[in-house]
Amino acid sequence: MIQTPPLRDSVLRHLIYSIGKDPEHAILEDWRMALSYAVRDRVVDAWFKATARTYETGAKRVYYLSMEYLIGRLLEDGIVNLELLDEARAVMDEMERDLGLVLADEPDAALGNGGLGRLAACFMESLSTVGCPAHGYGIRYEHGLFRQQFVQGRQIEHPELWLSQRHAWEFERPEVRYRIGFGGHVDTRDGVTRWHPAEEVEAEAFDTPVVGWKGRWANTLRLWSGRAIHPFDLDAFNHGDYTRAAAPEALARTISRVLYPDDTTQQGKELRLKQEFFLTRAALCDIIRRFDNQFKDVRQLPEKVAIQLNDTHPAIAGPELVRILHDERHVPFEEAMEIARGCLSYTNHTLLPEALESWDESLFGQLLPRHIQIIDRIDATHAEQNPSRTQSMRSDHQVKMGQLSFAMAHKVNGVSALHTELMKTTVFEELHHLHPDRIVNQTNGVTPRRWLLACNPRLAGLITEAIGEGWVDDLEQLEKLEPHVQDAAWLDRYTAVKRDNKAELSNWMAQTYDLHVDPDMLFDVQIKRMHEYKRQHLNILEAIAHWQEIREHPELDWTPRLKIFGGKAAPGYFFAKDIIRLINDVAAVINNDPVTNKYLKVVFLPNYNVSLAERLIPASDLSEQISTAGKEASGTGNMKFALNGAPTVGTLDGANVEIRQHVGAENFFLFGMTAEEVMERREVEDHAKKAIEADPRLAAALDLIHSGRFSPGEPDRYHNITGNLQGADYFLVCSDFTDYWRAQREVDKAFADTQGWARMAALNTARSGWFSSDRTIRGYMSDIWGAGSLL
Ligand code: F58
Repeated sequence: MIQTPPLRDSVLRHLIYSIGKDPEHAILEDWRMALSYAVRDRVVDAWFKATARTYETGAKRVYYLSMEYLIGRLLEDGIVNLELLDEARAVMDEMERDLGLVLADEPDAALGNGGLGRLAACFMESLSTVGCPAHGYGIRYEHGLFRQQFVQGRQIEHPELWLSQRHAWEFERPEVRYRIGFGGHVDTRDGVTRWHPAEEVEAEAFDTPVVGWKGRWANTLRLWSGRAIHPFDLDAFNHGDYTRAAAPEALARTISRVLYPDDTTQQGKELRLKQEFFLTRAALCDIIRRFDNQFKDVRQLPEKVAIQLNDTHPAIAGPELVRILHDERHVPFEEAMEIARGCLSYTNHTLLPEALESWDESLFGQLLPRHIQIIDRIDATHAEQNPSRTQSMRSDHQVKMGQLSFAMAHKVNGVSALHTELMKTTVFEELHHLHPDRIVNQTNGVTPRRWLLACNPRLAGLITEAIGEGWVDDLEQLEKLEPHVQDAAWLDRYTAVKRDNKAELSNWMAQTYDLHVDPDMLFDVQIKRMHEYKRQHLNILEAIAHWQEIREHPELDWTPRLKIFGGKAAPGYFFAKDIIRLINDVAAVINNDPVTNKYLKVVFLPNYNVSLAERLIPASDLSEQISTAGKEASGTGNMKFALNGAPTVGTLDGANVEIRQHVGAENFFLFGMTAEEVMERREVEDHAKKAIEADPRLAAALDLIHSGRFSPGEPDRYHNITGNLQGADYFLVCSDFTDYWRAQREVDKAFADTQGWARMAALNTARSGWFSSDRTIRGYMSDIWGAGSLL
């Protein structure tokens, strides 16, 4: 075993010999790279140990297949998990560099859209922390989620370029390559069916080690990049056709070029289907190669391999595994199906009909001619085994990926208690009836290392001082804070931490965006993807109504409030983009009103991403979780806020329900209709009109928007929004407005009582321990994967 040198020596060695710079000439990026390599060396030590142990024990391995990993930055994560923070700071101090700036220099790996991708990243960290042998498989997109800029309040998208900056976390594995075919034809000879693809590319592996708490374990995130089998057409080059000469490589790389930025609507694009098959086939080839190296009989697969499908995006794993087993290994079809089902399980993240994946059968058949045959046979077999079944995997000329995933998985899970129950009564009603033991719940969680220890060092320090550091990988220990919450002096310290975090955020906003806000205002934060069902427009309507009220009585003692928004809209989602523009337009008017702006301000921070979330959440007082009940599968931002001491104003939707149960109803600002009431309300004729008539504040706020008060010179700019709200209002913004208003006034009152608020905030922290992704992962291990820890 090689001795680990002190961090300082390691950083300097890497600066000189890996980066090729001396300390006098090194720029910030060089220092970041040198520190990253020094930290990475230690991660690698843990990684090798973990890999060796997995081989020795022959333990069952978990494979997480996900089209998205919203990782964020990795250097701080590594430093925190290896407990190198003080040492790293000392080294950087000595080199006259600010550790914070060095950490912030790292590009954010934004290989995901939102919650689903961030969940995958939290899971990877927790899998390592709990010591479960696992691999994550994904795509190494050259361009992650677009960068968002506002021009006159409107969202403009720019390509994201994380790979154009250096980073230290991936190891290219040119020797690990698999061929991925598309199109072509199928033939059967001597009873054996073969697929002959017309086109092939290679998937090349890039490995990122993911280290868990205290470096006890590290797993691999293996991302695939598209490569041409014959990268260069020399003949074309020799004939002077340089474009054609480079074409094969350019074409192959297209497959891993960009992340699709649509987070809720399913578009049915050919390249997307290619990406899904590319990821899935490469992962399965890798899984089977590893299995074959260690074990003999493919019938043992379910005993040794658990494959989790993160939504239906890798659902082609079912048919592809059956194809490999049946066509290539000659396992009888039904047995191949059983083996595949024994390995596979599927997580559903949405009930929104427009987000449920289905593929046009002619596109699917052209790209994957053998797989569509296999799907038909799986469908027929499933129908035979379940004679009362009425819904097929193929209908309306579409291949239904949800139905396929359900039939090919031994367990199907929802991501919060409410969502799981709704799955049973809505999309999967029939399949649940046929397989009543298949659906299980695994409420989401977040990693406390990133979402408390690293992003909120002041609060983490206060907690550790009170109860020791055991909470970091056993988050339910936070309940030991309860007695401290009764202590007024401790609560004052808790409040001071929040106040410091808010001051830091205010300074950053002033420096970065020239936005000047008073840190003593109530920081009211809604950060998430822009979507009608998440109802950012409900929030801004309330702001308008509140502004009017303050204008009428500026002499009253209002609770000063800063409303912060952050979030991206899918480029083609025009309604969501209109909401962004409206919020920016409203902010411009309200912030410039000298009568009210000491009581109310609105800011929309551009380019919301993981790093911005890490800044905002520790500095938040209030968490906005206001989706139409029944629509948000779980939410995970809601958990991060509660953990960091920001009580929720929210509906009974997704995991809000469970958060409220844990933190206590008196520490949660509940409003709005339940999922059941939502369904009833939609049946009420003119529900929106009735709600508007009943609430003059709402009517006035809508009138202001409609009249062009926020869009001078262009009164019809927001008629699409007002028309929608006065008309169909599918997401029931108007019907929930009055109760939302009431809840917000309760927030005002509660916040004015500093001690009372501190108590509520601290109890949110003390009672959020259950929302650790370590708990979630242990749930998957025992209820779904049958996998154990090797720690
Ligand atoms: C999210 N889904 C849910 N999808 O909306 C959220 O409630 C949940 O907490 C989270 O998953 C984790 O379970 C989500 O983020 C996507 O981004 C998909 C991207 C690819 C296209 C379809 C949506």
